[in-house]
Amino acid sequence: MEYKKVSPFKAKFLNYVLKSKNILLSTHLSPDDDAFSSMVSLQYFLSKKYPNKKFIMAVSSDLSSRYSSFYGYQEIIKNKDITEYINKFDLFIGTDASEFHRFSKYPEILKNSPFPKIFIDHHKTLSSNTDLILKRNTATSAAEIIYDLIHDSINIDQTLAELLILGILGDTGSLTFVRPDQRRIFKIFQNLLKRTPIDIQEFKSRYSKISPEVFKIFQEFVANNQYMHVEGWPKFQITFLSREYLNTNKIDDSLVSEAADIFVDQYLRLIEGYPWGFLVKPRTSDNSCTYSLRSLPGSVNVRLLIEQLNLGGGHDRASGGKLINPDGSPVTVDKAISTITDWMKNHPPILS
Ligand SMILES: [Mn+2]
Repeated sequence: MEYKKVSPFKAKFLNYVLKSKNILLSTHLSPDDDAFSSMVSLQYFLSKKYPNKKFIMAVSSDLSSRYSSFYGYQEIIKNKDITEYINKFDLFIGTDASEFHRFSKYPEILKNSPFPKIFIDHHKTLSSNTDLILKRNTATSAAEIIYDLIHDSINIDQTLAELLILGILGDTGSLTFVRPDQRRIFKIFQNLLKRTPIDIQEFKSRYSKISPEVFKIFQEFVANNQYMHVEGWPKFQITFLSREYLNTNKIDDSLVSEAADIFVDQYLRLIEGYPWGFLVKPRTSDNSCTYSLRSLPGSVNVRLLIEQLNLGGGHDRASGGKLINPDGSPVTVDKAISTITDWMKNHPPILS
């Protein structure tokens, strides 16, 4: 059952929680600020409301230590696929995604586990069929949906307010990417600020400092930046890290992700005349190449583009995807780039 409104969902949701004892909360692989925020703030709420139940938090991938100053970080089980111990639970709640493969490398095992599974999400991507879903595409963040779900059932203290602010700032680029139909987020943000005396810049510096190592990788992304044009499409900007660079410098995927996020958030829509673009990063862990795409309104709809290519999903202005070779061999960066550009050459531009 899929809901867009909080109240009919909430009744069903709490009923599922009431009937369960050991509840697993999770979020998508390689959690970002909103993923961490939505999972942990929901756990904080539920464990206050139902102190006699167990609410375990886990992610199937690594989790950046940037979040270590926030409530809940130490308790989160990480670097282990949730399907390895899934049989200990009688309810699954996943936030900031609504497809089984976003929570586990073994989506079929999760899907077929013998207990209810609930998703809370704000992505437009088609959801997997499951017991209960709350999905609102107009929400800026999963954190916003969690706020709507809990704010009249709990006194929002400083801990909870800061968790929710983390997610909202993360998915809105510090309140920059807010569409006209999402303006209510400013009111919510104001309510949260009343609960915690933070200076936003200072707050962000608690978790968005980067290491010199990450900055070096970021410099490589800047050095590799290129401008491109495919007939009929708006001009675009791309950048990448080569597989050779990764191998020679023996760099961990999580450090690459941190550096990539900075480039993508700060520079992918900044260059005059290039309203959209993407970044390619080769991964060592599974030999894939992943994409992060960004665009300005009126240029390419990067969600539809990556969906049409069958490589991923996300939002109209911010999407992501992954290319894997069927035989498991390493995907080259050249192949990852040409997979998109070759497709563009044969299709009319997808604008919105
Ligand atoms: Mn999100």
